Amino acid sequence: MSNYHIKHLEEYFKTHRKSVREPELFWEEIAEEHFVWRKRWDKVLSWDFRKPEVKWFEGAKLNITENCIDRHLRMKGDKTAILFEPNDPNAPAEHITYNRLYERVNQLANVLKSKGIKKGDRVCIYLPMIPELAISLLACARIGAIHSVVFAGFSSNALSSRINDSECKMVITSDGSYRGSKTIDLKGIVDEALIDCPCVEKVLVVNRINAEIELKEGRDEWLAPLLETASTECEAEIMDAEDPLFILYTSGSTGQPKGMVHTTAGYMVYTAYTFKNVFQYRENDVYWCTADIGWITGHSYIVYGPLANGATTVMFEGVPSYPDYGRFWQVIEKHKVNQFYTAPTAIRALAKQGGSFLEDYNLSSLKVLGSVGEPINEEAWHWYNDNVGKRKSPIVDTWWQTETGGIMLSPLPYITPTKPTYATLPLPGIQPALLDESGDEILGNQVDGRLCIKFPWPSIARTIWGNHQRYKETYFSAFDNMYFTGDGALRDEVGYYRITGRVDDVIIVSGHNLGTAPIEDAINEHPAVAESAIVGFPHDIKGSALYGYVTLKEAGEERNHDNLRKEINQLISDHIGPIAKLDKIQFTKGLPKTRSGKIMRRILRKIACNEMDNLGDISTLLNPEVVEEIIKDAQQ
Ligand code: 7RM
Repeated sequence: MSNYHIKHLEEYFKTHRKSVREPELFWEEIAEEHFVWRKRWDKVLSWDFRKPEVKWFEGAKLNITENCIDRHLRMKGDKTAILFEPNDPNAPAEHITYNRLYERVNQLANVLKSKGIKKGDRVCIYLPMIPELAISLLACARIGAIHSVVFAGFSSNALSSRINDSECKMVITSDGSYRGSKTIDLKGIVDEALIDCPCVEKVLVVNRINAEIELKEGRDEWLAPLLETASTECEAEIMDAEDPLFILYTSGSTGQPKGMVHTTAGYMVYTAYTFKNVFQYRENDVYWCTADIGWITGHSYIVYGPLANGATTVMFEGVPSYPDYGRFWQVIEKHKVNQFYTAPTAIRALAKQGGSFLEDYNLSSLKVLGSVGEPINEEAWHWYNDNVGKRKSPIVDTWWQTETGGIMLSPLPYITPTKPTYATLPLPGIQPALLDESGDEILGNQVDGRLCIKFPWPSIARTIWGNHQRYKETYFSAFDNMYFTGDGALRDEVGYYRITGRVDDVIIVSGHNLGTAPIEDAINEHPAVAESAIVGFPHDIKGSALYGYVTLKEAGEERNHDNLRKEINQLISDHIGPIAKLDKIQFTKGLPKTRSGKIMRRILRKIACNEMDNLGDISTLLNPEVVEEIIKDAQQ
């Protein structure tokens, strides 16, 4: 008997031990009891990290949409699958039931087929957070086409390079999108991108904003009329367990973005299992993840994981600041959200606004709060815990990556005692290890090193599209027979993990290995500080010294900046030690961020090191304008 839903701590430890001792048996039982298969697997796992090669459930046949939709119809056809909350707070929310989702996915699947899309073809999806986005993923999966979602905030250059890299035959987009009080001309961006994309034959256009757009003859078509006449029945393509389900691009520290390839069966099993346990989802709960489906978090924890569990998953089109900073709380109250999953960057932005926006709303439906994407600093953790969770809802700080497909380290709410800034313990099936620079595993507790994973889990990305060699070099070459995450981590006295940041952010000051996260935490405790980022720069004596970029809660704060510098260094001294004091502190209006909210320390490091002429591509940043400002004010 499998143990799909863990309910207490002893059970977690027991389950984890079993998953290490007998990983094949562990995953086989879960796969067998909780999913529908057209044919059973011949072999649960074969793997070799040195090749590298990983295969789960080889020989099995299935379709992921039968697991996410069809099998729920009998018992919960009328249950809301997708609860769509539009950008405009006065527009009605849309409840898409499992029955209706089935019909809409099949209709779109039939349209795709009628436009020549076949199993294995790549389809680029460039859509805002509207139901058609989720439906497009599922329609591709229904017919075995490989979806490649590109976040609809990316530029035409970023879009065309991703389309070309995987030779997409089709793009699904919209006439435009709403973003707060603005509209964005998505179709114009697609048109520009496609000038350089000879592989694209067809463009299907969703009408979202009633924009007057040009349809290119023979290439572009409105989607709605095609859907109207399409059948609501579309037989699911029977897929092999290891057939690719999707490609999702993630930016590397250098060079072209990497098209991470996820396959069908393992990805399904792992995202479903982790969704159930990490959010302790119960029937009739309303779950909301605020990520965009353009990121892995949206793929795994808005679409596939929740739907595989027959859950109700909220899709939010808007932004946290529109019509004001109370929008998230208003949505939680309106839909009685039980699980709320967001990113530290959003939490910090909301915390900066103070508590007043929260006061008007009833948040008592909340049971679980989640965080993902970056280390959550201590101040943000406490703000989230005190103001949103009212100290009653545990925070799950979930560490994972595009490459891991699903959550790897996380507390289980109401089960694992939480600790601020700690992702705590590995989920069942996950075998983390900390390694030192010479490649030896660091055993015992109260240690830190480079975070690796020793053993495959079902949703590990199988390759980089078109470049298996790069996959090998990036993830399997730093350490022998290990998956290397690129992150540094420490393990505390009880075995809890804390992510200290990307390893390329680890700074060695006078021989001391310093992670960026704990120093930033100390700084952020200062009441005037909103956010901070630490980087290293060369120093004659120390090797490296620390450079801090700090944004203040009140722009133009009427305080003496030199006093502020002293207070910040005093906090660091108190929390970590004088070794971690900053040599330089620059106050800035903002920090450069990726569209998914990660601080781009790489750029800040270049500025600190005076390598401004070589900043790399900053066009995909959320706020490229702050880079110029930072350069102008840099202290040299
Ligand atoms: C899910 C996602 C992956 C990188 C990862 C880390 C950082 C993500 C946390 C975190 C500390 C967390 N995928 N990261 N979650 N760091 N605590 N809970 O974000 O591919 O876009 O990024 O994000 O550095 O390697 S991702």
